[in-house]
Amino acid sequence: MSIRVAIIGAGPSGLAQLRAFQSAHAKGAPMPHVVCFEKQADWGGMWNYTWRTGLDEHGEPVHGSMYRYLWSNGPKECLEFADYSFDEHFGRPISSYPPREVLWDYIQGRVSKAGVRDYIRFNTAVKQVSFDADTREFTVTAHDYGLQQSVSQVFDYVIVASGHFSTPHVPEFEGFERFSGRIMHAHDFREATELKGKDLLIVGSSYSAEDIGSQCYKYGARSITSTYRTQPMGYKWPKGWEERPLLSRVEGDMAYFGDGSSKRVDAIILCTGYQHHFPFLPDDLTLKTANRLWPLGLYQGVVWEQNPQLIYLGMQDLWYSFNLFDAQAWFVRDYLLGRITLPETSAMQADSARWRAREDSLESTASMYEFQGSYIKHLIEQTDYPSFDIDAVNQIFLKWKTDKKRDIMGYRDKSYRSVITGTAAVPHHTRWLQALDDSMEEYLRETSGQAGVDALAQR
Ligand code: FAD
Ligand code: NA7
Repeated sequence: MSIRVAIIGAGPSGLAQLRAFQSAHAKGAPMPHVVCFEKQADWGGMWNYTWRTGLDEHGEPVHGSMYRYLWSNGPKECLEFADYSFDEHFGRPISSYPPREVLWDYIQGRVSKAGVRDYIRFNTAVKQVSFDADTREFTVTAHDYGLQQSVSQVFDYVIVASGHFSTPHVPEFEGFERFSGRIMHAHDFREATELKGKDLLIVGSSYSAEDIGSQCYKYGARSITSTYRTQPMGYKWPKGWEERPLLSRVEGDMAYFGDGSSKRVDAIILCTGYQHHFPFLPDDLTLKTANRLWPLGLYQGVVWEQNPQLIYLGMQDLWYSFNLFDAQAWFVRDYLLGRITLPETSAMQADSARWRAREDSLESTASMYEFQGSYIKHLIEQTDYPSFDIDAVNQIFLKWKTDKKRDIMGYRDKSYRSVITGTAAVPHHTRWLQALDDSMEEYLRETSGQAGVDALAQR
């Protein structure tokens, strides 16, 4: 009997797993009995935009944290699939920082070609996973909102690919309950134009703070004040954007900061990160970690050491993304197909401890993406995932960081060369700061005139 595998989530990680199984199957390996449970109506995970916030149409927590007008915040050359290039998908060079919809299209292109959609059970939210130590089987219980009923199925392996940028971490500051404006977490931010002409306070100093602040600046916020706990982002911000030490309290519409200064603000966005949250798992199977490069408990970053029939994908803090999920998915596939043997638990733990010690010793930003690159390299060496020049990708990350330091509002106008095809990206027709329409139609139309529209119509 073929092994029974449940995948929870059809985002980039879950889709990488489906593609990994299909690619081995195409070369003659047995296809396991796979069911991919996806609570949304479509695939693509975070990249499948929703206008909704709070609860979705079924009363489930809205998964999406992406907002309108979101463009890739890293070069596409750093996340390109090694088995499905941007050239193959778009048929011509595009720019290095595409908008969300364009990347969603790219993600879909590979899995449409692989023909794996039928393995996905959409509109079906996993509610509970239990493990029977005697039979060594999992029971996955889910609610199918299409059928409007609860369903239970038994599996040999469960792969958790439900993402970790969806359940917000929401700290409270003194005076919030009496603040006269809007307070929201980045998870609920959607439409930058609602802040046009407004004075905005952003709490946090990482990717969301930087990108949501930049968006709001681009779409006409009057001023942006970002407040940091540990260290300022330190970019050369445009006029109207300043960084202040941590917010200490709010009174009415006044915000007070650690250095004694104050500022009147209309709205507050908490860009304070996310929690790894797995409400469907029992405690002893639940990964508990901060957002970091090497969460403990996962052999090779994926196999739950205490019960190797449970797998987690994509749980690391991300520098690399789509290609990282691929490297993990191919490794997991080969383990599940019996091509890779795991060592004893103690040896798995010792291996993880070594990776963790390496992570703890990292000091520079460059050493962090190099660390993640070396992890990917290590995984790829164990499978037939097409190898690619990870050192060259690290160099692109380095350029990206330098470009941001030089011009935080202009770094998305830069172009890089694909390490997969060697193709040089073309600069986008409009500078990012002026490109207010982020639709794929606009993006492709003007990149190559009528040919772009025709290509779009044919897909
Ligand atoms: P997700 O994309 O989160 O997908 C998880 C899937 O699991 C979802 O489809 C969800 O509906 C499903 N799911 C969850 N719980 C259940 C359940 N109980 N039952 C059934 N299904 C369930 N990465 C980049 O590379 N470049 C970027 O520019 C970039 N920008 C980002 C901007 C924002 C605002 C955020 C939040 C993230 C960004 N990321 C970016 C990171 C992004 O999370 C990854 O690119 C990628 O989406 C992670 O894939 P995943 O499949 O692991 O998780
Ligand atoms: P991150 O990268 O986890 O960053 C969280 C930020 O929130 C970070 O600057 C934290 O400051 C800050 N934080 C957390 N708690 C607090 C409190 N209590 N007070 C002040 N500041 C706080 O999350 P992001 O949302 O930026 O990025 C996650 C993903 O979404 C990423 O892939 C992006 O591409 C989009 P710290 O530095 O710890 O002091």
